[in-house]
Amino acid sequence: MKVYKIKNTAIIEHESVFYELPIHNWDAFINRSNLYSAIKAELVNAKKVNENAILETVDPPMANQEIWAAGVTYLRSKEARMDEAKASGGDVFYDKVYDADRPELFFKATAQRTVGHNDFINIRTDSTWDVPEPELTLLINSQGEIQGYTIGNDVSSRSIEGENPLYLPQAKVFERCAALGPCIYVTEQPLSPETEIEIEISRDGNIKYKDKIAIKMMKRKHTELVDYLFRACDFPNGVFLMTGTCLVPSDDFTLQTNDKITITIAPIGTLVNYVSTKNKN
Ligand code: DO4
Ligand code: MG
Repeated sequence: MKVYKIKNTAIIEHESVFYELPIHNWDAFINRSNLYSAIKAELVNAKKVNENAILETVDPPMANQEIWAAGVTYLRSKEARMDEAKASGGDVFYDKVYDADRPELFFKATAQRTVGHNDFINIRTDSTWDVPEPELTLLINSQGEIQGYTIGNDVSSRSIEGENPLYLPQAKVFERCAALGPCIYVTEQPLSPETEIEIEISRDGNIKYKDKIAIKMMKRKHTELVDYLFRACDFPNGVFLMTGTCLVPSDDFTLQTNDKITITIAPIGTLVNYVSTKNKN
């Protein structure tokens, strides 16, 4: 089932029928064990609505959850970071972390810095090389159980990250640095390893980059990332975890204002965002 957030309402798409559930506390609503069964039980008394209830602009499906991200989980990501960090001597760290037991996990965003479907993401005005990072994103409840999936865009500055690996937080965290949505795909079973992540970046109606990858290409298991994330942190409202990118445009590509980024993960849906250089909300 798909769970969309529109202000204080959840729109649930289940077996091609749409339902509306008023939600007073989004944190409590999504932070449950057996989320699929819990929501399914609530649909019995829910009002059925037209598909049009899903507006063009839905909210990111989060409230007080943090977004964390895993890095260098695909070979392509390792190679791209090693290239961009060669001049600074930082390339060796990406090589090491790809093979290390401990994965790279970093804090990405709160809701304040996150936008939803059809909204503007931001690129930094002090960066010269910027990319979207399309990432399968896990919804994990406070018990450390994966309850659903969404699409994340880990918008990143490659010029700042490449200058020095210690600049990672500045390359990753800024206003509107993350996009999440359009919904949470809540499942009883884990996603198939054959699931594909697709991206298309277009400028003035012309496609500048298009590619896709299956999540089975990821080096690490989702449960392994979750285990490390929960080793020393509590997440009382649950947490979102971006699982890393494998889709990196060639080195001559950088995002420009008004570029359209379309990320599709078939069972979840499509997340569309546009680029701005607004530094503030
Ligand atoms: O190590 C830098 C960030 C890696 C990352 O965001 C990714 O691989 O997706
Ligand atoms: Mg990333």
